[in-house]
Amino acid sequence: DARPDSPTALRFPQGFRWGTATAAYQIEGAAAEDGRTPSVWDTFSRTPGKVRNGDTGDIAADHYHRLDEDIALMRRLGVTDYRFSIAWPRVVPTGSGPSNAKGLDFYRRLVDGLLEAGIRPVATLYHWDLPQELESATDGSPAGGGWARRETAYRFAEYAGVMADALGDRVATWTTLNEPWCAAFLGYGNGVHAPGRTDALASLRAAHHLNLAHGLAARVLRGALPASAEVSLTLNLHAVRALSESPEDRDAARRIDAVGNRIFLDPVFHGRLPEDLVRDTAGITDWSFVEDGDLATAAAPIDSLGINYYSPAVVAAGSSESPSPWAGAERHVRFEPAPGPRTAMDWPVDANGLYELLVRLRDELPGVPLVVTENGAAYDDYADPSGNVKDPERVAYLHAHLAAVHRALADGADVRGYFLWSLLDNFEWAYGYSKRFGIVHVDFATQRRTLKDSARWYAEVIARGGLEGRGDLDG
Ligand code: PNW
Repeated sequence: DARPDSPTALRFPQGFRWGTATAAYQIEGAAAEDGRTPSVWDTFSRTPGKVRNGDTGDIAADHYHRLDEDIALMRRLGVTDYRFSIAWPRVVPTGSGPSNAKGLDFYRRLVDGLLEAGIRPVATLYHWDLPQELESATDGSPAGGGWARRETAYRFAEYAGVMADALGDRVATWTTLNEPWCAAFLGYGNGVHAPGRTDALASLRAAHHLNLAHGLAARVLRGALPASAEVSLTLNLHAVRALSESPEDRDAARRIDAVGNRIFLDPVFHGRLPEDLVRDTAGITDWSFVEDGDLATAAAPIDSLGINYYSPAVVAAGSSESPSPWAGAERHVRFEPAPGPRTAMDWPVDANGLYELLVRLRDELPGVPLVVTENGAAYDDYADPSGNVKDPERVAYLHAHLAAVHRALADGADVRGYFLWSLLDNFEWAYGYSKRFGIVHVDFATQRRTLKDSARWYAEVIARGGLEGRGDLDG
């Protein structure tokens, strides 16, 4: 066995941030408590046929009532940071206007508990639970409400101001949006996520209004927070590879890169829309909903970029099913099943995709610190006769992906931290409770928490400041 000081050990830099991540709707429950109003996810999950087994986030992991226990778990793990999200309808119940003191108080208690435990709070303002009122407000426009509507971006910036005022004295790290790609294209494109719309134009409008919302909120945060505060954005960038070097397959990869990655990267970091995306989507929109100054607003300077990574995608020329999240690219692109092992989500396990993304960002965004804000895997775990929850595949997945982060660091990528998805088994969106991403098992009947082997493994990695070399898995 390699010892920490052996040449095969993979050590991470001093000050590297070791975290776990969750999201409000996936763990909190208490959906109708203390003044919280419904979000689009409450509406969606209560609509028959939308979520597996009819599951909802009404109770979830009951974190709203168990935050002390959950903070104590994290203290045991030794994490330096905890990434959580704030439920907008808990703190600004109608989406705009007066804030809800009881909702704000919950997040104050969470943050104070974390600080007391020596854990840095990392707050995300939007992890998909849009107040239903903002989705329902359409102004009668055929484009519809929610993120398809420009007004929502301004409401988001106001909400950011409310949170900065409430928590700005104790939260130093802020993320505006989690995975705007999912919010726009799964929410409004293929309808697999809330609000369940299937309208390519609405999905492109949503993507733009999310970029605008991010930029508006980043400015509000900057104005309200101490100068030392860190303002960030988290994207689920697609590690996309062409099946072959043929011009047709490479063009398929270019299209997915445009509508999956550069649709956010270009506005946020360069204040422009990708020209090829505008060309590709000419049959859907002329982008006249992008107003003067919007792209400059989206490009408000930020301090770091969060990356969520699970799996790569392999594409070739062809076509795929509709409705799709790809805003027309599905008529030109076929998704190839990647070889190799799969997780319980049926997502391929390929740590090299994470390495590829990190070195791409090293090259394309020099000077922008990177944080892996989500990485992890769903597997069915099982208890051995003494009640230990065994999840060896998850340990192998995590080891391989941390080794990929280490390799990217060694090759000059400025990676500041790693947040494991997820602390707890939780409501996995359209899959309900059927998929378990936690390193802590949750028995949803009793809400009992049990550390899985992966949790013990992660605690050791953190304590050691890195991995013991495992030649088979070090990528
Ligand atoms: C991310 N896709 O979601 C989210 O940020 C988490 O809330 C979620 O639990 C986690 O990854 C695991 O799914 C995604 O279909 C959901 O491409 C779907 C996709 C990507 C990310």
